[in-house]
Amino acid sequence: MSEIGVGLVGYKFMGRAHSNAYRQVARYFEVEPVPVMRAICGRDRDATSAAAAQLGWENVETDYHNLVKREDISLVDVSTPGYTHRDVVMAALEAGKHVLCEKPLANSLQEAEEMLRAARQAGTINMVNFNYRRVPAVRFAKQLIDEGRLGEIRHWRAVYLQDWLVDESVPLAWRLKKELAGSGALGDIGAHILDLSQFLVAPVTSVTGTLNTFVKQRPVEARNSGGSGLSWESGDEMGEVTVDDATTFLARFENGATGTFEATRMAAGRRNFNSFEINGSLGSIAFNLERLNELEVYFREDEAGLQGFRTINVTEGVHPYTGAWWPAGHIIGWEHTHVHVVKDLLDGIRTGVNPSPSFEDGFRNQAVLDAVSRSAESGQWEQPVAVPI
Ligand code: SOE
Repeated sequence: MSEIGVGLVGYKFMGRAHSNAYRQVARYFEVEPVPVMRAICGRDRDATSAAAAQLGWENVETDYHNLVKREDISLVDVSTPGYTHRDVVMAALEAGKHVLCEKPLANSLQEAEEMLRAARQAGTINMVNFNYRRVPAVRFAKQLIDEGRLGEIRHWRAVYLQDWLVDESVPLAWRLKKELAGSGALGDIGAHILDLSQFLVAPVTSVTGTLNTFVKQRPVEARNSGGSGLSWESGDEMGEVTVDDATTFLARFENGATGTFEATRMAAGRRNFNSFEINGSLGSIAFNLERLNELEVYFREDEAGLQGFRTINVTEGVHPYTGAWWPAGHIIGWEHTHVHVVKDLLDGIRTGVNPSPSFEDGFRNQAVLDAVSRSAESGQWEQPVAVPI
């Protein structure tokens, strides 16, 4: 059984989720090559060493330049804040490594183009971790659409609602600074529902949108006590929030469908409410991440009197990915979506066929995010920049 050495850059929330995926994937799926967790990388040696011990990594690196040069690493996973994606990815591609990069691909369209061109040059496998494509219910929705069960797709309607910023005492973390995050809700969670729309419906051809920042000043973060929780200590100094708290935008799709999008981190009571509905000429489907094992379906072909939305429990052996886990009805969780990403990534490395979302999909996503930002400025409909040839 062949193996592949993995190097992970980043050890907080996404680093923990990805570590779990590399640890679990070969225990539940037939994969080749099998991932070997060679090294985890972070600037703080003590914190990274603790993460290595807890998450199951053989070694620690404190400089990603060293990690990407290691002969025993062929796959580099970039799970760090957005402002570091470009530099780490470019170094990994230059070293001839396969790359999995957290979403969104970059903090700007220019960076995304550089990364896409470098990935094409490297000829290795590249993916962006839009993990919600790999919820079994979402993959099943894609199957139904591709089989024509919904007919002509006319409407995409999605919200991604979180509320971790409603508390005005939450300090100025990196996600609230444009130079570190690129954008706020738009690129953080808006990118997810945008990716799902371009996966399930069609490419977006134009958008018109708004960006809003409700809390414009926040305490400067004294230190984040680490981990994935929002446990912060702050001083009295206040700083400027330079990204959006919320975005709403309309979209036109290449196939004539219309789209509405809302992403906010200010929706009190909504912890991670990523929800979409698709309406077609023959029926509809609706999904809610907080009930991720379920898919609501409605088919017009159902006999009169029995028509109505019904809930499918997407845990049958016939459903995507679920057969590898448990018997029908034994549900899975958010963390399994990352295992599915890694499984498909490893399949791509074995076959040489690049899985999606690739860096090209990541660029396409970034181009729409960029168009929404331009529209928020111009007040006009804006078109995304085309994928570079
Ligand atoms: C924070 O908003 C976050 O962790 C996003 O960055 C992830 O992409 C999303 O899956 C959960 O929320």
